[in-house]
Amino acid sequence: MGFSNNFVWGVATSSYQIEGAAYEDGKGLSIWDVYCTQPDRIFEGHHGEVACDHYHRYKEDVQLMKEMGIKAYRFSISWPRVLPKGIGEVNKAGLDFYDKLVDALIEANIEPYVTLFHWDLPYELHKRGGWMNPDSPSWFAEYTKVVVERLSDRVKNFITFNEPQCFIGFGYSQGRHAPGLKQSVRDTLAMAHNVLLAHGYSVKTIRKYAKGEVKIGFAPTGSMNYPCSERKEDIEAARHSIFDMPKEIREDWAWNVTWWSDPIFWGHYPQDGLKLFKDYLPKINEGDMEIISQPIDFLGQNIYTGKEVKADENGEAIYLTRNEGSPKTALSWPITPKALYWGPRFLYERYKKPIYITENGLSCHDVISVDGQVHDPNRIDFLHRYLREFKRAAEDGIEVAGYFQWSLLDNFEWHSGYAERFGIVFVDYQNQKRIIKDSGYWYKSVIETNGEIL
Ligand code: GCO
Repeated sequence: MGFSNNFVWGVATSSYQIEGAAYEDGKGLSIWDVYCTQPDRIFEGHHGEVACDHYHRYKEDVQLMKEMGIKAYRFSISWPRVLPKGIGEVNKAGLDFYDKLVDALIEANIEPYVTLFHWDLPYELHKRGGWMNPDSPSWFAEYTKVVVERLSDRVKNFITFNEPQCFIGFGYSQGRHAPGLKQSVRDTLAMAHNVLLAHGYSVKTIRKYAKGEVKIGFAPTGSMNYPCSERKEDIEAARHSIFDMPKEIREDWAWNVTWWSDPIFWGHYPQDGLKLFKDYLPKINEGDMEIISQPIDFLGQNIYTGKEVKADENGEAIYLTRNEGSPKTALSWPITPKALYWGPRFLYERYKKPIYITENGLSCHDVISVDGQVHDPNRIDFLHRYLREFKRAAEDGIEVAGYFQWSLLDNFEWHSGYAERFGIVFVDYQNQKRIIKDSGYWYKSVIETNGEIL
């Protein structure tokens, strides 16, 4: 026994990272379009103006997926492509693009999974205060309605937000992502509350306007720490290290699981967080938590790495130091396959919702070899080790619904620009030529056997 027969094998991307066509067909600017024009923000001044030119090459990209036997495609919609000012006038050409993409996917027998927000906030809304503005939840609901009315006759799976940890933390606390601000904890907590409300209103909107039965989830991230042994104490220490809020307020406060997921699944913020932030909390109106905790159908979790934990004599987590030369990706992220067993297990035990891994993968130093192919044994090895752990979770009764490899294509890796290659398809940015990497063919055989070969 391993993965269920209806297990979803997919790949993921996001709009700003692949689409390009930043100024075409009436698209409005996003905060990323603007941020990338600022000096010293992005590696070597890279930007997403062309990216993988997916806007023009989507048919070819769907064919590549078909060739690799991919069953589902998680992509995001560029809000300013659909609503150039964020609200109000709809850009027909922008909406048509997603309509055609969805048709092409269905034609190729690939299930679309639509992410509504993967960080490219309309710049016009940013100028009006972005997530600080108390109207932001209703802006997001308006945008949701436009998308759902157009696509939900064919799209059956929607994801509201991708990684609020990152776009709030990196974007507004640490200033490493668009819009590059360093705001106070008071401000970022207020934004977080609006984002959660936006999620809730979006869920209500999807349910109201969907043209058929749909499933809804959201896709947070976090460090999925795992125990160094099966000892109960180590397991509990690892669990706490994932779900406890930090003991002190830091600039990277947004990087946690429970401030985001507890309100959504349980309808309240975590007690330890409320205590920690008591002097900085935004006004929480009556009814807010009910809106935020609209029932959803699944938890998507982006999992890349975790820390190994041992319990000390008081049961507190000690993070084990890794050996010199321990395995890591090109981005220097530690390779920790057990994160894909313990992460889903801990999350399932806490929130009791089917789990999709909405992202998992790595950046490697891929090159085109003399034979014209792209050999990426490190990626195959990484995916193999992680997927084996994920399969073990399935075998232990964790309800795992699907897996989306990040990413279909090499693409614009935020502040690292095009320096990092996360794709199972290589992109030559000089001529936009695509080459399926060895890992793409390997993934195909995983899918064909529903994970038997792992
Ligand atoms: C992420 C983002 C992706 C990244 C990927 C690799 O959700 O952080 O969803 O856009 O490209 O995670 O860093």
